[in-house]
Amino acid sequence: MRKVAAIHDLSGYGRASLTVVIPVLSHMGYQVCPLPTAVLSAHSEYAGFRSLDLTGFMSESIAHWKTLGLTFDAIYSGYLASERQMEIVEGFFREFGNERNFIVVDPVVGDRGTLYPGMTAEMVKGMRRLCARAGVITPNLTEAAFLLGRDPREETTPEEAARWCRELSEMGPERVIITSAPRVNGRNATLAHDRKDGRTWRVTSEHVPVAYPGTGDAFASVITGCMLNGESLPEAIDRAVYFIQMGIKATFGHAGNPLDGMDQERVLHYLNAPLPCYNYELI
Ligand code: PXL
Repeated sequence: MRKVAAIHDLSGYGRASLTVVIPVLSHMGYQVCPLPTAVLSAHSEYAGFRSLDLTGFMSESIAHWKTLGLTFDAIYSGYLASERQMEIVEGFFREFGNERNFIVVDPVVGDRGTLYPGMTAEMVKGMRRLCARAGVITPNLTEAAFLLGRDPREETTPEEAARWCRELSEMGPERVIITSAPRVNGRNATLAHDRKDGRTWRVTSEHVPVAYPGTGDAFASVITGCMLNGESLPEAIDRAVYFIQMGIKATFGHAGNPLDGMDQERVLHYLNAPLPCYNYELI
């Protein structure tokens, strides 16, 4: 059984982080080994959320994993609650990263032009250092702007966003995927660049006028699973976009609270279904 070390928080309500990462990767046939960064009553977009920081316990868990001699086929990090946690995760990458596995960093710091509550400029710097050590990073457009030191509220063109992918790859990661990229002909766009072969890809999907938290976690989890499965970068993006699109449509028809996230439970089976078609384009 191939194993993924999943370094994310556990949010009790609102589908995000580990409550998304575990079902997606389990459904794709991988063993998920969580290294929880924090326990929250609900994800941080719900007003009044409570949070228990697990920084000390992370170091304890890592020390125990070392004594067990564990190895991982992929290491995948997301929401981190402090700068100190970023240092710990950097150490984890050094200790557990090797020639045979790969590192995915989802640099969770913000969305829609702003940082999430509790995120700081210092934490953005810490995230930059983690991205430099990753093989694949999956920022949304806001996170890409923060990582590059640009103004996340400024209008960005599709061409600029494609350039950002290339610039971010020069910071270290071989593959950069930017989600929520500027729309093209009214369609949502996901962009990706592979520094090794120099190619840049785009996958577009129907725009649905709603935003569900946690879709970035679902997206990066599918990408991690597809990479473990040896799929190409554009095929992995096609699969992740397809899964999110099915989840959004399965949810949008109901009149629920968007903060609760997408009804992934209705669509997990699509993860193992054949892709109906390829949509990726070389740009
Ligand atoms: O989906 C990213 C995420 C992860 N973890 C926590 C969050 C969020 C986004 O809001 O609040 C705690």
